[in-house]
Amino acid sequence: MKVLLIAALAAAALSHAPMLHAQTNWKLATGYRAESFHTQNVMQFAKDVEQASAGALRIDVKPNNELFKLNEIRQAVQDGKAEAGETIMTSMVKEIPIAGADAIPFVVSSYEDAKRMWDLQRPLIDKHFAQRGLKALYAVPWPPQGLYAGAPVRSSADFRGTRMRTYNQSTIRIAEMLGATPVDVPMVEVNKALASGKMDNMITSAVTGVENQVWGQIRHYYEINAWFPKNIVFVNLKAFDALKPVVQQAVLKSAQEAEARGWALSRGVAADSTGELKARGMKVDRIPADFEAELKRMGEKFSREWVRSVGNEANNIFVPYYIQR
Ligand code: PCA
Repeated sequence: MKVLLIAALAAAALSHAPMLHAQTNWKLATGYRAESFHTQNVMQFAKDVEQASAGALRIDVKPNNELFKLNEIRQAVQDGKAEAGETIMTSMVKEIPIAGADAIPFVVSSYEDAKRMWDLQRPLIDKHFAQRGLKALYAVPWPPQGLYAGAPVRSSADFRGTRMRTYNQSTIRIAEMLGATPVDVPMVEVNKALASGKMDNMITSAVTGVENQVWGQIRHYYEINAWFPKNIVFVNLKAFDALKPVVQQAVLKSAQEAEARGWALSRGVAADSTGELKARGMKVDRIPADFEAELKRMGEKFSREWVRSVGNEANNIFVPYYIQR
């Protein structure tokens, strides 16, 4: 009996040994909540990779700024402190200005346009990532960005002196142009910031309003479709290169699927969330035409400033983008 048991244990140890040996574990840091659709998608990606690699690669998703803060994730992955990460592309504009192309106001106004923009932006992102020892896996847009306000909005004057929540350069610059004070609030803290009276209004998506249950404080949502910012999922190049070719293929194939699934999810979430805001009693409207024209002029000013500061690479995106239209 004892001998049998020992034999069985030895066999079990042997059958597990090659597996334990070959298994690689990655951590993937993200700055969004576990229930966020981006995080749900990246968790599915992790499951797909594990399955497609027959368990050779396990990716542990760390949500909610738990491992690194949203704005630190790219650097952390570059430094190898986490093997992989997800961040919003506009958080990288200081080091990689071209990453900001998807948050230039009023350039992209549909998911189709957002896709054309990504196809043109991706080769440049790939180049800049490679220079930093990073590899982009996939990107997924947030739903279109709208304007949240406490009271009905008539003109830019309504924003003067208010505190506008910001999350990137575009929102900061628009707040400045509107004469509002920019207040940087991470996405996962919007609810708290509203409840404690730290902010009055903001530009973000319907789903972000839903996730933060803003209806207690903010009653108006205007569908201005300002831009479609993307989250990007990426990996440290050394960590990727260390994988066996079949495992690398499993990662790339799962990433491609995650990108397609994520874009479809984003569209679905866009429609559902606007419905939810209405169901919670918020007024969902268009802004007055005069104010819209004013906002568009601000958008143009911002895009001129941006193209001037980024230079040639901006043209590599915008010239073909407008020609293809
Ligand atoms: N939600 C994120 C980024 C864009 C969006 O729709 C945020 O508000 O921070």
